[in-house]
Amino acid sequence: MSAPNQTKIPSYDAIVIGAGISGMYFLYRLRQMGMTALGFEAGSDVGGTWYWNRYPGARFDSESYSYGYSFSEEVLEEWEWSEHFSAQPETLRYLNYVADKFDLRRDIRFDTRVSSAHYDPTRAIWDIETEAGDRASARFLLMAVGVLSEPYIPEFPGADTFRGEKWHTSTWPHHPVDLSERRVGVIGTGATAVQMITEVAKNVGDLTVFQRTPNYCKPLRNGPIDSATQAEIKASYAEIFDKCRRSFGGFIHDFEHCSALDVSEEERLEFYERLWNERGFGFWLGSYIDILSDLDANETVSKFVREKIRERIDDPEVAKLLTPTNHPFGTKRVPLESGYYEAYNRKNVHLVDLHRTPIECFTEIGITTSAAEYEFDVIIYATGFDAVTGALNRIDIRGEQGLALKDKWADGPSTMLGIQTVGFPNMFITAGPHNASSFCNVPRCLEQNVEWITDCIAYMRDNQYSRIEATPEAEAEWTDHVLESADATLFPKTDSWFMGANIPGKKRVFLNYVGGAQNFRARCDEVAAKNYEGFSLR
Ligand code: NA7
Repeated sequence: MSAPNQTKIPSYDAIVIGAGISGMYFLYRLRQMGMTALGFEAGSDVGGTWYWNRYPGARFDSESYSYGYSFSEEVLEEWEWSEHFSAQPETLRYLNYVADKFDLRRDIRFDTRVSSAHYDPTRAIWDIETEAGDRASARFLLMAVGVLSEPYIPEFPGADTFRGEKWHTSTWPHHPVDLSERRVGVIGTGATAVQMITEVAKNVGDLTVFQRTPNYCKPLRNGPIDSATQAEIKASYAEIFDKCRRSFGGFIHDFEHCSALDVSEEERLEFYERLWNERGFGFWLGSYIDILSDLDANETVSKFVREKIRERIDDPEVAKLLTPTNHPFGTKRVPLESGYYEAYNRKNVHLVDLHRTPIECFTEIGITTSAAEYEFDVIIYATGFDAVTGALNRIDIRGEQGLALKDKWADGPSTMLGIQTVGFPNMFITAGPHNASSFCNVPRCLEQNVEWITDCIAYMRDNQYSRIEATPEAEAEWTDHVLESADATLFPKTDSWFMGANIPGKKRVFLNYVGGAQNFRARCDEVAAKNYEGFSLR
């Protein structure tokens, strides 16, 4: 960054990067506090994840009524979710409605990507610069860039030579796409691909899915919300949010206090069958307490799901390919589906096993594997994201003494509560590493993050502090706790974006926090109650 021209650079109390769920709420809270704030957003409008991910079938897997903001009684009263698990267009409409209601857009610069954020220790101020060369500065830098917002596209030889169209699921075209007479190739079978393939298969010329690892998918069991249920939901928001606050993952589901191995097989199967038939994530996050920490307990549920999968696929060879055997159930994000397996029973849907026949290259006309050449009109990358740290690392963030965040975290992140990191005073992160929000019913944890951070800023203002930074001791302690919590589970055994293992060259280390969202909240509250213990305030 070249020498800033102080006279022309607009200055704010806070700069918020990202206008998704947490960025919007930051702007609302800061305005309520009488502080000046400016938001920067790479997209052309609000919504974050829900602005970008427009692929067919995109929807959240949280119960709709547990997903929206809880801070406004009026919003809760006025908004009506039409389905138990709302699809992307409705969620984006919801976020637009919130932005309109609180007139948030006037404080956001859209179509603007922040390229650098440098801390100036002499002024105790963050200076940011956009890709277009615009600058702004602020006392506080609030990173609301999202957990899954940096798309990952693997480098296949010859990718640029392909003459058809190709895109990543998160940059699905904004105009309607007609695939009904087109030959489509999809790479990837994660949660995104599972939703997308199910929808695309219904109206496609021919679809070929390139799979590396099959997933344990569970039926979503979506449905419309009728008016009686709508009324019930509105009358019980306080209880719903309270339940989410007390649960492990911020959902209405929570684990049983009993081991899968302490009950008879008959009782266990009955329990699994019941959870299987319920809506949502209960089967994953409302099951026996040890299914994600004990391999034997886990095998009881992994086996159950494998059998459920096999039952639904006509061709035994295809069924075998779609049945996971190389990792325990639930150690990757469980995709919820609405007819995924049946998609492979269609004559025009084909599955290619990349373990047996890897992709060698793209050609002008399609994809060549070690066994065959496939011709496509469209290739869709459902290859995921450089999760948790990718969107932060994309920005040249430099703290005191020019320390680059990317360098500091090259061997894995270290943080205090996932909210701050030593060397980067007055920078707060939501949905970053070691934060409960990156393994959560995301908005529930994001609201908690934003409230904690803005309360901290208010505390600083009231007590005339201008600088806050985590202490090295507190950071070391929290980072150890995060990694120990992960080591007590089966998650580190599986390669996934939770481990950074989906990105070639990325340090393989646990990125999320699985000590429980309820415990994370309690720790944050305790730190605040002790006047921000673990942080140094000046
Ligand atoms: P995921 O869950 O990271 O899935 C990405 C998929 O792409 C997965 O099947 C990968 O296979 C596959 N992949 C990645 N790289 C390659 C290469 N080089 N060749 C072939 N296949 C590849 O991302 P999603 O977008 O589905 O989901 C991300 C989150 O969004 C999800 O957890 C929800 O929270 C919402 P692999 O499994 O690595 O073998």
